[in-house]
Amino acid sequence: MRNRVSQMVALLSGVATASLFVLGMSTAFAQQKPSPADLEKHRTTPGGQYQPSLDVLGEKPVEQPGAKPGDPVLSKAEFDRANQIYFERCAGCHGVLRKGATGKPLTPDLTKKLGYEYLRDFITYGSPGGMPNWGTSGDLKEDEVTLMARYLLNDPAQPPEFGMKEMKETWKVIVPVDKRPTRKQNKLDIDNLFSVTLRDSGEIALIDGKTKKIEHIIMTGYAVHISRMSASGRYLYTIGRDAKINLIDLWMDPPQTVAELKIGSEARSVETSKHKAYEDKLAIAGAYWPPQFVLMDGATLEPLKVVGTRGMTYDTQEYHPEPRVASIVSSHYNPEFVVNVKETGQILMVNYTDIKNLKITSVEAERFLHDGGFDRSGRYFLVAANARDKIAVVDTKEGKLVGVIPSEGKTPHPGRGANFNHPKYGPVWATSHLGDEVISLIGTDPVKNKQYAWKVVQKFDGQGGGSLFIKTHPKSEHLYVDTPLNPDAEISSSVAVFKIKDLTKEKPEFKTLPIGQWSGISEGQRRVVQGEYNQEGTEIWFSVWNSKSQESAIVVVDDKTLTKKAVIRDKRLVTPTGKFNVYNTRKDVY
Ligand code: DHE
Repeated sequence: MRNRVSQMVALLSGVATASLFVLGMSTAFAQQKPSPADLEKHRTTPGGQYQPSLDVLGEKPVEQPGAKPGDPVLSKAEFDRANQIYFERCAGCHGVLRKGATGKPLTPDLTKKLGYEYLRDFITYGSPGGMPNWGTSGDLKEDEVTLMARYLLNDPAQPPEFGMKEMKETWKVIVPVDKRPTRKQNKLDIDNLFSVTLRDSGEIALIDGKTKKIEHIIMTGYAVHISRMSASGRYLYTIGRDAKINLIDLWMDPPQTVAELKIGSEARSVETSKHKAYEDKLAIAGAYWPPQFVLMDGATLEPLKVVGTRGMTYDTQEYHPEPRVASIVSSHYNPEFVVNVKETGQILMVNYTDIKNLKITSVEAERFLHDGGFDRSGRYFLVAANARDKIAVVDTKEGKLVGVIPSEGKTPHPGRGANFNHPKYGPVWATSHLGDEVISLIGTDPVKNKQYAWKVVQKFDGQGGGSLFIKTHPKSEHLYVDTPLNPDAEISSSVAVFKIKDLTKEKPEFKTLPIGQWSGISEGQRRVVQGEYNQEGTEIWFSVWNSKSQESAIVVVDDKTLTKKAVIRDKRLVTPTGKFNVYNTRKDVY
């Protein structure tokens, strides 16, 4: 069985030839019941779970390509269903156009060589190479698996483009600039406000950092991914998975959405200009589909320029038809946005001083760029090339690649990372990993600690894999590592905390904080996700993230004593995930 599976992996990798298929692996699959141990190897891993789901795109009507002679014929209803499943479950890895991303290409020239039965079995059992076991896990029913195998033998669907015309049709200025207040109208302590994503209700909650009171709930795009703040802190920008941006004026009483814009069908990132003389002036958002980013007026969201990211991969210099835009940060050294293009591995330094004559420096980095943040000086940007187990470092002052460093763990996922002064190695930036328990520290001071700069100076183990975010604060003596995607319920509902001064030990010990238990909620998986500090750096907030029909909460931890300080439980807190403290977000404090 094991051999058969690895042959299948090789075949999908395009290494083996079609003749292997004739050996009848799928027939053997059907005849021989795999053992539980074999099936275990095909289970979805935390990495497999954490793949983009293009569920918004899945709901869009897409034209059905005509079937070629010999292709399995799908009715319109079957095509629509298969298309939806494909965008929700498969496109994140195999690409919208099925040309491959972190997963293999699935274009008909390849799938036809593999054949119907082969595809059916592969979808059913998955592979140890990362393909989830959609069938045996019960995520897809048998008829859905067979439908998908037939769908993949047809030509790929082509979802619609979304250019300036479509954007302008969605653009709304709800409160024009001259009708907005000229000074703050409310009593909110804006710099200590938290913008909390309520993922499955399509809202954000504005929570006061001191009283922990939910001040306002604001409707936004579907499943807001992140909030980012304008340089002054007045404006809050959210972006939904549906690529809708809400511009919220925090000076108004109550704060409200003053403009809206959709920049595509699927998106994850938004940012604002922070360079001197450009504070609050411009915004930028990046899309997964279509592959593009958009520069906008910061106060109205008027789309000013759409830039496609289709182009060549940095290494093999081959054309990629759908490179998604992952994280975007705003340079503090130059009037530039740093735009990370996932599939081509190019980091684009987009100079926004002259939008008509746009200057973009393309920095060759590494493929599969995802999330990242600045070092403590704000000069260097470190970003995970997650499927390559590497961290790329860019000098935003010089606009140059510093290096690409193996992270020494499996699938780095830093969020924005964590910066602190290591007792032995000086300033370091930390990442945890999705695929294993490793926490890696990279030296970030090329002047006073040159010998440690831009390499992993230390790695140690946390409580397990499935980590998404790592966090500390300049005033803190602790480093917190979450593990929301760990398959063990106890691990996914707690966080590990290290004392920074103890990191001199070869195997630093951590304390486990049972955040899920502290929340007082007993139902659900209680995934504990994304620590975020208050403005003062005295407490760290964690989301206890349950499904939509279950209760969720936010637990506030006292950073000095590592004890529970408060629990925010409220029926309006539906699926809280990311939390963004206004001050820390606008100043890039992490
Ligand atoms: Fe995220 C950041 C993409 C799943 C919560 N996420 C990001 C960024 C990207 C991204 C590109 C960086 C934005 C930036 O800095 O400009 N995330 C994706 C995906 O493609 C993926 C894997 C699957 C998907 O379909 O979206 C994914 N992300 C998740 C989740 O499942 C999380 C936990 C809950 C959710 O909302 O879906 C989640 N992502 C977050 C959060 C951040 C984030 C909280 C910001 C962290 C920060 O500290 O800045």
